Amino acid sequence: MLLSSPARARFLTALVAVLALVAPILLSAAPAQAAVKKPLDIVTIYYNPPGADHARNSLRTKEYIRVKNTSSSTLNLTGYTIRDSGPWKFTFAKGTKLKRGKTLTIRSGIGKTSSTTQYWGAPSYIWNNTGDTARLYNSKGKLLESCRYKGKRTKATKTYVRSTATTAYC
Ligand SMILES: [Ca+2]
Ligand SMILES: [Ca+2]
Repeated sequence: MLLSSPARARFLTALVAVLALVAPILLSAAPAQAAVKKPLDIVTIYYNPPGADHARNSLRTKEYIRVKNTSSSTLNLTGYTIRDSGPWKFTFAKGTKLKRGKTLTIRSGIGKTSSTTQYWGAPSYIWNNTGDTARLYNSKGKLLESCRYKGKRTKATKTYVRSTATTAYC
């Protein structure tokens, strides 16, 4: 840009003024945009209910992962999926609707779907007590969240979320 010195000075002054106005707006807008990008959020994984693991459905169903609608409208979760770090895959029941701000609990084992609870439908525990990774995908297969926990009582690090002896806080 070919500007004379006074013109350049005026230009720079104007530029600084604009940046001063815009920067706080950009910074404050970031979290709101993130919330829009990830309408469904993994809240917790109750990965190790107290007591030893037993091959009984009534005990397996104590284990769960919980998701929350963090968007501003009702979500249709048809086609949304959750995976563990192994072979397990959960697909939300067709036509599942979740109102804004509401949570849905997906329990391991087998059980009857309700408005607040669904089941993996497999005769197995899902979430490893020693650590695991939960991945949540939307209906287009886009990864919305990856939650990695180490098991036991662990402080949050770059790699792992905070956990207690029973629960991971994603
Ligand atoms: Ca989360
Ligand atoms: Ca477990």
